[in-house]
Amino acid sequence: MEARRCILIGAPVQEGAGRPGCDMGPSALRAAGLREALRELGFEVEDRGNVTPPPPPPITHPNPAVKQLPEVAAWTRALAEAAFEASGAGFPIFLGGDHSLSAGTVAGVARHMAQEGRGLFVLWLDAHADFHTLETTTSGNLHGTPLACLTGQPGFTPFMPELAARVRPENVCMLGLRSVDPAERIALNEAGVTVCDMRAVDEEGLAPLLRAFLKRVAAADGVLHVSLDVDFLDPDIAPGVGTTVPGGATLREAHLAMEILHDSGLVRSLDLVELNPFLDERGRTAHLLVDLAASLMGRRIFDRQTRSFLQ
Ligand code: B3U
Ligand code: MN
Ligand code: MN
Repeated sequence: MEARRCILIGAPVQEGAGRPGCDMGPSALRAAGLREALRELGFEVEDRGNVTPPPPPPITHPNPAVKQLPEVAAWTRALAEAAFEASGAGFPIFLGGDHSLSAGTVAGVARHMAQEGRGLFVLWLDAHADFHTLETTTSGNLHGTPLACLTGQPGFTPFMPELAARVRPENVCMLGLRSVDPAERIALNEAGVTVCDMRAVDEEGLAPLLRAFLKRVAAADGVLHVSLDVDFLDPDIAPGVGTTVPGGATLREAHLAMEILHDSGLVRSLDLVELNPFLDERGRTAHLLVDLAASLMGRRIFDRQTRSFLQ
């Protein structure tokens, strides 16, 4: 890939969330200056616009709670293709859209990395586990399922598109977790995913937890996809999301995570998901996401020229 090229891909998905508004996420991230921030860091930025999904396939699932499965399946198919193409051409940043989109983006990136012979690792920055299957979800909101889907948990086929390359559960680290449903707890106990809940962050600190995971990625000669759900952040600093959970990451923890990730040199792709501009306060959350993406891509937190930390 061309190391200094960022590819922006809009994924205005809202069918996986419980309330509308995430479809405006890509526009808000663009309006908040994502392209400009990346250019300032010296990247060439190619904005491929928004993905359009194919017509939804005529599928229904026996679990009556499941909502908008055909729409999410169609998005997954289109986004996996877009992600596969983009990962060969630069550093893709996927502008969500609700978190169901990651079933597609991560699958597409994993397919490309498998061709390169690199194992894909995933850092899931989220208050939630998103580890429901189509059978276990009770809300029926499919943004609660992508991590189970992309790690090949049972029951997604034949409903969701076949995965060209799944991510091994052992290659996944969840960070920021503080809301997990009973069925997800059972599945996670079996799955082998690394779980860093908020207690671990409080007791041990975010930096050592993240560094331990990055060490494993490097030791395996792997590469990393970062999936950043807005609700990873504390609602006080990031109100623009439909599923706020108190006690989230602080501004300082979030920037520190991005800086450590940048310094590792292992990150190859990023999802920015669950931004709901309808719930945001004058673009505050969108701007924060742009700043965090910039930190991940190399902007320094204490750089007085860009004053990224003083807003
Ligand atoms: N686990 C709950 C809540 C949830 C998951 N992801 C989000 N919310 N964003 C569910 O609905 O599956
Ligand atoms: Mn999520
Ligand atoms: Mn979440």
